[in-house]
Amino acid sequence: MRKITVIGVPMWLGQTCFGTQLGPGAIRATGLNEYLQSTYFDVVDAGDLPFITQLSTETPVADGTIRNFEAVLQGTICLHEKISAIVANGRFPLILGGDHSIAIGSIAGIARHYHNLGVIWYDAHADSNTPETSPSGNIQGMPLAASLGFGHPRLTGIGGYRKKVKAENIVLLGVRDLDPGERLFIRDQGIKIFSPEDIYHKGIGSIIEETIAYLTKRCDGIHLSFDLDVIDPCEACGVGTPVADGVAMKNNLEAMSLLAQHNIITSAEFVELNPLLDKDGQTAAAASALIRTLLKN
Ligand code: HAR
Ligand code: MN
Ligand code: MN
Ligand code: MN
Repeated sequence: MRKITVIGVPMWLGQTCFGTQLGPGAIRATGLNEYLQSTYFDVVDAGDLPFITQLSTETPVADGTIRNFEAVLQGTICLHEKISAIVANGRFPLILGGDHSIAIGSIAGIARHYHNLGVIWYDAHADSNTPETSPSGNIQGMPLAASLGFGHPRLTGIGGYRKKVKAENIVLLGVRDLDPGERLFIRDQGIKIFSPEDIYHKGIGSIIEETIAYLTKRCDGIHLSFDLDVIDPCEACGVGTPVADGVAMKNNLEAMSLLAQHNIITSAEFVELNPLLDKDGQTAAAASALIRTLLKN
């Protein structure tokens, strides 16, 4: 039986769209904890990390390139410590975001406990910008590069070491919006990537099987970083940066179900829900359904 610790990370300063800090509450409001508690023996909700959410996004940009640098940095450092302690206690961290900048902290905290951490990055975006290539200055678009050791040294150096994950231990799924610098980065690093079109042509089942076979060859743990904007916006409009032609919920649920069957996911985060942009809670409900399916025993 899994021991799960739920932790909310109400961060929104990795981007500019107000409301992402309300994501953890909206996911909890679907009855997630009650469901998990009725299904699993041991579920603890550690509550939300305390963040200052009232800062304006007009905050000066550090080095001329990184928006809300100090606030996001402090948040990721705090999350990294929390998550490291959860994993050290033998518990499965279920992280509710918050924008995707938080992945810098979660991966830094998790990676200390594995020799070869694998990461499934399930997202419309590759989040592989550095301050030099970022078109926006938003840290939301940088967490994967930072986890590989590329970016501002204070972000890549969280936890006192740089490379949290190796390029050959990463699989990108559902990505369909890449900046020019990200394209080069992914190619140079040799990162495995599947677009929604690949999923459409090969089928989600075969893509997930290939992903599992590829990662389990080397990895001693696999973190799932699920950005809700991977979902087709018709089925999940409550995200700050929707991208058309996404992955259908039917396929996303099948993916979660296969990952559950293979029992290979050792930590997970669900990020980028913005309840203020949602319609009738459809995106919160989608997040909740995905989590329930992933954690089914
Ligand atoms: N690639 C763009 C940037 O770096 C947009 C990132 C969009 N944000 C996300 N990330 N939701 O997955 O700013
Ligand atoms: Mn993302
Ligand atoms: Mn995204
Ligand atoms: Mn199989």
